[in-house]
Amino acid sequence: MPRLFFGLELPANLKQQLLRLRVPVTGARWQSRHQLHLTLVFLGQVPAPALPALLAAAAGVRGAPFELEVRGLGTFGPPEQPRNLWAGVVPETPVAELHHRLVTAMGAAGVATESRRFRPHITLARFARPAGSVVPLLAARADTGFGRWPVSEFVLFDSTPGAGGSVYTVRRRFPLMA
Ligand code: 2AM
Repeated sequence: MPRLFFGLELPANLKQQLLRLRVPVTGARWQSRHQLHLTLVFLGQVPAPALPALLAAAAGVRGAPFELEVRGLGTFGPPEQPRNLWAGVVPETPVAELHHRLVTAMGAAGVATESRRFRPHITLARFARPAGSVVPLLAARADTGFGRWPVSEFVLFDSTPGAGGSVYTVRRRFPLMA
């Protein structure tokens, strides 16, 4: 059964900016250039027979292209001992709308999605225990703008476990159309 999620690919110049943040922090497993992305909807294991309906429903999702800025850093868990260090996007509204449209489309196609609140973020690092503090990094870079991001498509990714963390591969691209 494939493990799937919908997300956005980052342009190379933005990845370049974010990769420059990779300072040594205890426990940090920094995401590689190939792993950086923004998750729209996590699906998890999807039974193969559900795939045609899933793809058709995603192809029916409408929405005009939009532009984001990647800005700011935050953590899940306390910054003194984080679980996840991420970069944010502004504005969040167009991403949240796309998330909602995809959740609705998956519901109509009979594909289960998570119900926890959507918090758009680009994971930069995950942390093993014990985790070191990222307070100095946040203090220095929390308001940094990392660049503009024209979004003209969303992507269905496969997530496959690998030795260096998960490997994300593009299964299908869906252009954004009003
Ligand atoms: P994360 O970066 O915040 O961990 C692939 O696993 C992508 O789906 C990751 O970006 C991950 O977000 C996201 N995701 C959302 N819910 C998930 C879950 N329950 N398990 C694993 N990944 C999840």
